[in-house]
Amino acid sequence: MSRIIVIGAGGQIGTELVTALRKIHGNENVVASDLREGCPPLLNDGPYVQLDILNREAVRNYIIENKIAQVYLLAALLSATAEKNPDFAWRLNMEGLFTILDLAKEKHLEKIFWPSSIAVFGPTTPLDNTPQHTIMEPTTVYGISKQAGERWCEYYYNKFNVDVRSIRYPGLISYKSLPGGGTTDYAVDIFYKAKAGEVFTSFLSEDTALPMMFMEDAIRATIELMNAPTEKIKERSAYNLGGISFTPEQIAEAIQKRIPEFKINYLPDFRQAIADSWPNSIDDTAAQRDWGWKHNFDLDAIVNVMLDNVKI
Ligand code: NAD
Ligand code: AKB
Repeated sequence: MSRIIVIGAGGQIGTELVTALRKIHGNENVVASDLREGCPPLLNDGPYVQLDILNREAVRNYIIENKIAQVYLLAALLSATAEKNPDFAWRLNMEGLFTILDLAKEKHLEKIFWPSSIAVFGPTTPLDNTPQHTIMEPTTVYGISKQAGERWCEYYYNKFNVDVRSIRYPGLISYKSLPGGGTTDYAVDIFYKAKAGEVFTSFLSEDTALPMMFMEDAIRATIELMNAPTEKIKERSAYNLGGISFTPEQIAEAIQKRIPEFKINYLPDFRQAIADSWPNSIDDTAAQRDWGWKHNFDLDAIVNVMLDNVKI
C-alpha cells in the first residue's frame, strides 16, 4: 500500500480530498499536512503533521523517512490574495513545487498531483469554450505561477519521467470548508448570505461568467486522474476541466427558485479585472477522451446541495 501525503490539507480542497483518499486507502495511509499547528477537526481521524512547504529540508526529511510514495501538493496563495503579495505568492507557489518535483526526480516518490487553474489563461485567450491548447498570457501573479508550474511539470515528465498529473480546476463550490482567497469565492459566500436572509453584495458584476464546479465533482476528477493508467495521460502540463459556467445574476436566480425573497446587488472591486481576464467557459474534451471525465452537478443541483448543507 502506497503512503500518501496531502500538503495544504487544511484548505478548501484538502479537507475533502483527505477524507476521500482515506476512504479509499485507509486512514493511516493518508497523512494530512498543513502550515497550521493543530489538525483541522475534520481531519483528526488520521495522521496529521505540521509542515511548511517552504522548509525544503523538513519536507524532504518527512517524506523520505516516512516512505511517502504520493504527494498531493495543494499549498498555494490563490488569485486575490496573491495580488496583494506578489513576491511571496511567486515564492510559495513555485518553491514548493520544485521541492516535490525534485523528490520524484530522485525516485523518492511514485506520483504527484499538483493543481493548476483556469487562471493560466488571460485576456488574449479565446474566452468561450476555451480549448486545451490555446494562447495563454496570464496577467495575474497567480496565473503566471500556475502557467510556469505547468511548464515545469511537463519538463520533469519529459526529462526525468516524473509521474506528475494536473488539472486546471475552475472555481470550486463547497460547504464543508471555506474558500481561501480566490476570485471565484463569491459563488460560495452567496449561500451564507442567502441562508442568513441577508442581501448579498457581489464583488463581480452581474454578467461575469466564469467556469465553476461542485467540490464533489472536483475530488472525483482528481482521484480518477490519479488512478488512470499512465499511458492514458496525454497532457503532462494540466487538463482543462469544464464543469458548468454561470454569472452572479444566474446563480442568484437559481437561489431565488428556493428563496424567492433573496436579493443581490453588485459592487465590483479589484477582482473584477481578474475575472474579466479568465475564460467564461472551458472545453474539457481532452479529459473526457483520455480518462473518461464527466461532471455530474449542474447549477440547480449545486444550489440545492449548498442550501441544504451550508451552516450559518
Ligand atoms: P486554500 O487556500 O483553501 O488552502 C491552502 C492551504 O495551504 C491552507 O490550508 C493553508 O494553510 C496551506 N498553506 C499555505 N501556506 C502553506 C505552507 N507554506 N506550507 C504548508 N501549507 C500551507 O486553497 P484551496 O482552494 O484548497 O486550493 C488548493 C490548490 O488548488 C491551490 O494550489 C489552488 O491554486 C488550487 N486551485 C483551487 C481552486 C479553488 O477554487 N479552490 C481552483 C483552482 C485551483
Ligand atoms: C481563484 O479564484 O483564485 C481560484 C481559481 C479559479 O484558481 N478559485
